[in-house]
Amino acid sequence: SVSDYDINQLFADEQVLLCFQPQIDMKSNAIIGFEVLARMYDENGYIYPDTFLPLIDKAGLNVDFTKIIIAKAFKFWAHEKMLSSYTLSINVTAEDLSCDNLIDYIIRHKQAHADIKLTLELTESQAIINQASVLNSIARLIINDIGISLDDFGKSYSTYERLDTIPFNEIKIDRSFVCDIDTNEQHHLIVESTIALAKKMSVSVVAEGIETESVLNILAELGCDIAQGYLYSPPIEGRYLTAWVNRYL
Ligand code: G
Ligand code: G
Ligand code: NA
Ligand code: MN
Repeated sequence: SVSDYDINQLFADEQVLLCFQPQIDMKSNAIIGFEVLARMYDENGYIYPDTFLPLIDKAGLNVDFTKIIIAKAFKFWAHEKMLSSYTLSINVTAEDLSCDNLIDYIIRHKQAHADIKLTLELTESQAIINQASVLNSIARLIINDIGISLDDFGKSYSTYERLDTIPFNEIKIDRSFVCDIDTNEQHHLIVESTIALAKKMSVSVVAEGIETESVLNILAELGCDIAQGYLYSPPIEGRYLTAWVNRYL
């Protein structure tokens, strides 16, 4: 069962794998970058974030986990030269952003690899997002040429509060709205207004969770900038990524 996982042991052995899901420019069909999606593993196979993230949280290891992801992602990108022009998009929480030590760690990696483009996807959360420490961290990240994306846009009550207080250069529309815009009028309306809002704010807009051509075509009509979803690819394990890119190109 879930509680059988010894999260401390998995951590000690760094049983963490990175998967990468492509983000595609809708005008040119070029690859823009990849979202990093973490998995842990043991002798029985993959353990998914829905299972291990709560355990990490309970063990107080959130920041340590994000550090592992940052270190592994930079190491991989620095090593695979053919990937280095693509943006790395890494998921972070508001709690992560309130930790100065983690921000130092991220900025150090970015400065050591100035050519690597980095975006942080900030997930909606209950946490207080307009804390001075979070806003101060975001300012430091931006000065260091790190992008900020509002992830899961539209999903929670704090959506417009985030929009109002956080400087960002990208909005990611939550996949629960995107997945059925071809059949759900309400969702179509939400996605259409979000894209219009992003245009007015001069930020780019990503639609995640695209599974069908029909959804993709509507997003193209609405002027969405960047596409992500199973239609292009599920998250890809690092060791298969250059092969995927070569096939796509
Ligand atoms: O493919 P998927 O099952 O990976 O992801 C499920 C959830 O876990 C998503 O909401 C995703 O944002 C989150 N997630 C995946 N990888 C990471 C990570 O490295 N850090 C954080 N904070 N969340 C992650
Ligand atoms: O935004 P977040 O970081 O919460 O989203 C990442 C999650 O969405 C991961 O669990 C990833 O595997 C999943 N995902 C990515 N593309 C698709 C898709 O096209 N359809 C569905 N259902 N899930 C997707
Ligand atoms: Na994300
Ligand atoms: Mn999301």
